[in-house]
Amino acid sequence: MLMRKVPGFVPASSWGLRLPQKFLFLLFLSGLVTLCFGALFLLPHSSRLKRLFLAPRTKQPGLEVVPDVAGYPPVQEQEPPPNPAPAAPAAGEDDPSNRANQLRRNGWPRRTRPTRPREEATAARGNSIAALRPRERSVPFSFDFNAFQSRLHHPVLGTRPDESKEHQSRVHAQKEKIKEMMQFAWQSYKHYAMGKNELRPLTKDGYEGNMFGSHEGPPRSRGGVAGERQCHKQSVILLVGWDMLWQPSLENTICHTEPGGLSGVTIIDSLDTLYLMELKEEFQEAKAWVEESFHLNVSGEASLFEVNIRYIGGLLSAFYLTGEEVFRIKAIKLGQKLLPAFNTPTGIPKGVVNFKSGSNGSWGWATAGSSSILAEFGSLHLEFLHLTELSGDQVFAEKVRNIRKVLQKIDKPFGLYPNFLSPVSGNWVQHHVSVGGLGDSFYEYLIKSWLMSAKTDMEAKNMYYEALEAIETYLLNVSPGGLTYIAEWRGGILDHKMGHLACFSGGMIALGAEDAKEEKRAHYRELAAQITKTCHESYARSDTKLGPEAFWFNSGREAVASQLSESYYILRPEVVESYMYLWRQTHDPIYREWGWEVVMALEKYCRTEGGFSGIQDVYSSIPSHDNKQQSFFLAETLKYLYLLFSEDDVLSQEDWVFNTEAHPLPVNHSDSSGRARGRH
Ligand code: DMJ
Repeated sequence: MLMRKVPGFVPASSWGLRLPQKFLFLLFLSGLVTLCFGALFLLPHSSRLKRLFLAPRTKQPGLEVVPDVAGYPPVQEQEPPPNPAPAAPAAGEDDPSNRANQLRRNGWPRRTRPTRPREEATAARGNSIAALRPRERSVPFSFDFNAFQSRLHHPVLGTRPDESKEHQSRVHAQKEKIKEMMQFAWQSYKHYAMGKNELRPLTKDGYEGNMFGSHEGPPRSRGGVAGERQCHKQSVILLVGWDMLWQPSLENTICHTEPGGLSGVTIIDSLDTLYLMELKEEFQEAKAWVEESFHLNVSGEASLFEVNIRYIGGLLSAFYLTGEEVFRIKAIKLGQKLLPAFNTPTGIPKGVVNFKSGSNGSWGWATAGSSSILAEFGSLHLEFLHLTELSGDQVFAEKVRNIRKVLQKIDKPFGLYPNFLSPVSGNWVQHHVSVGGLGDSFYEYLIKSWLMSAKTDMEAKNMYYEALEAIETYLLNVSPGGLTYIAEWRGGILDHKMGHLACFSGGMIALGAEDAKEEKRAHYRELAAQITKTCHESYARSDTKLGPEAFWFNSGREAVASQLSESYYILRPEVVESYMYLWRQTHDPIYREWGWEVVMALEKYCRTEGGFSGIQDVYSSIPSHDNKQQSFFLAETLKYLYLLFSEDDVLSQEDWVFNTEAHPLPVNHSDSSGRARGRH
């Protein structure tokens, strides 16, 4: 209307344009369209748009289709960026809506990274890395290892004790003994099983197991697997993620896909323990294997949780202790291979990931394959924040922040967290609550997230203390004989038993006591001591002085197993883990005494000619061996024992938190802390 009134703009046709003008206009328009499409496909930030316009990924035969909710397609083998750009303060970094700041609020302030556009630019750079010559791959990256080390409050291996004092030399001898046990465990593994996942000390060979994608055991996930399938029926040992349940009566259909899977878990799990004990030659052997023989381009279905806590945890620690680039690169590459597990409607990961196809699945035993397990998806936070820290890629932190969000939102029965959650609906599937198997390390990661964030992750702190209140109210009990224990809860009914796994909780409660409300601190210290005492009783009441897998408080029983099927000891660490934390908190000599009892018992009943082995019955003084030297024996049991006899500044709690496989990860001291290494 307005144009009609302007001279010279009087329309010559109903379109208001003459023929040459129309032609020019159309030419301009088609130019514009071409330009827009060009931009859509060529600009670096356009992958989301591409996904909108391009055909969806083709479905592979036999694959479960997983929605790509978080916007990340399944990741196959992809090199991590070895040289992420320095954390240049991006424009708007102070904007509270900025994702980098969000991460900072969640307790990981240092070296925050740009959001999506930069991330994708980094990923694009990463893709071209495979084409680089090996020397070029090791270009320096912006993680300043020296600066990191200088922010530690204590030297990693502590200051040397004065060995002239008598009591210290006894402690020194005890430490040396534990070191010798580690050396023996390592040498045995190296001799008979190098490169395999774990050692079988009686048969003097190695085995791969089935948690890391190899198919020496039953399939664990429901959901598809790509590749040739061969199926047969057999009785199975079910590997329950972190835990072994012997279920001989259970018959399952075994379907193997192609061979494959990760190897050498004992090597990765041992790296930091060898370093800590200054077993230098052995450490070099382990490192050489990682450099030369640790292949990530494998197939098979692996446990997200186990790969995370053992492999990623082990590699991250090895990197932070040594600054050796190979560990950082492999940790990130492996982290990328785990991302497809998160492709679910809620972003709650499924327990099993297929390395080759990028499909995911849930454990068949977890409410008929419909659930993810609290301890599994709840024990990723520490490692995934470090993967972001060391790669510059926010994707890892985003994944675990989302898990938090889901858990924050959902109703908790009486404030408790049940163990089974549907990754599809985001609802609890069953009301079974436990601080032992299935639940354990979820609680551990809450308090450790708080500590690792240098006490800035308030969300984790609040979640931890609220959960602990609920556990105390509904699960905590005292036996007629005066032993404090944490029972298991099934929709309001209590099983009066504690698993060996639940014995880590003494240490956890001790670790968290200091930051509780003032009026609760002493109470939590006492509670930690009481639970640890109960766990010691479960050892003391056996013939071998080693503790059973589960012990009960009913029918006149106090801290003893109720049947043979729960009387085994598989070299687990949780009890000595608590001794270590309680020792560091109280310096009560009883914890070293108890720890030494374990050392003696291990030597007497678990040491064999070919390495250390678990035993089938702790109540028999002539126990039969289970023929397995678990990798966590080297990662955790021997490490915690060694730390129990070390000075407090060795892997000091001010600087490090241990992941649930005892791999030390650094506390995020902010850049401004200004403290120098070894200043205290
Ligand atoms: C380890 O792999 C980890 O400690 C995990 O959190 C639970 N169990 C085993 C050792 O018992």
